[in-house]
Amino acid sequence: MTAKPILLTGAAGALGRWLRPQLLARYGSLISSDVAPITDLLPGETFVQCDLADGVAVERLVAQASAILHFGGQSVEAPFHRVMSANILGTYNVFEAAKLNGIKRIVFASSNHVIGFHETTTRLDADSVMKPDGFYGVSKAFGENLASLYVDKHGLEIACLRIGTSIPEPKDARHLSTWLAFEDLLSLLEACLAAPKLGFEIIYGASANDRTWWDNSKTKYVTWTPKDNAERFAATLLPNGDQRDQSDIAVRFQGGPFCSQNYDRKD
Ligand code: 15L
Repeated sequence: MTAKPILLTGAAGALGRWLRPQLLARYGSLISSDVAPITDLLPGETFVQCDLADGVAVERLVAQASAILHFGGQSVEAPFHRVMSANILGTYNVFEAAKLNGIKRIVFASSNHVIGFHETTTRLDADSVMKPDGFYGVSKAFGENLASLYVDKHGLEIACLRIGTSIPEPKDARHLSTWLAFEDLLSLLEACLAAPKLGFEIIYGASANDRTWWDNSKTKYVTWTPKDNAERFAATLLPNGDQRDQSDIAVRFQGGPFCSQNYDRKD
């Protein structure tokens, strides 16, 4: 019997599009899923269109997989009900379907917005308290807590990746701290899938940036060494040094513009 393929949710998203050929090259087969259609299927790839809020459809989808890379859902701030169905209900459906189908290993694409309201002067690790910076961040905090529950109570193995900014190149000063190069994202996924044993793990998904705010030294199961460093873009992005107003909400806090969005505190 051939092994079941890995499932990638959110396969039509920006990261999913980049990851699909890379995962296929490494693992030979892949189930790509998204609520949006994918038409440019590659050899070894199967596409299943699925709304993560539909529990029955998610169970059918997950039954075909050996492990899950859960990247699907709402990827930026949005009104609560949108975030709730895509990320809170959606992530519950994925984890619950994994439990029902005996799938143990999940890599959950969480986000730095779980800890967005920490100041940029603070260095964080896996034990730092959550400080979400919006409904989106709250939904990722929910996903991490749900992961903790499914590990402790049902024996699943879940790595929660607090992804920083995973784009081709950093575009602004904040990204010099938060950037995760695509190749480093890929090596992180490979490390999570290859770890001989995995429990509940929180890993900050950022490259080896000189200006990082995040410390992965408390990682227990996954061995991962990112290679890239956003600093090679610093001179181009900040030719006159960092002249930003450090009291600006989007500069003061790690979540950047997610923190300033709808911010109406007066003190
Ligand atoms: C995220 O979680 C988002 O998905 C992404 O679009 C970026 O905004 C990123 O965070 C970031 O913080 O830069």
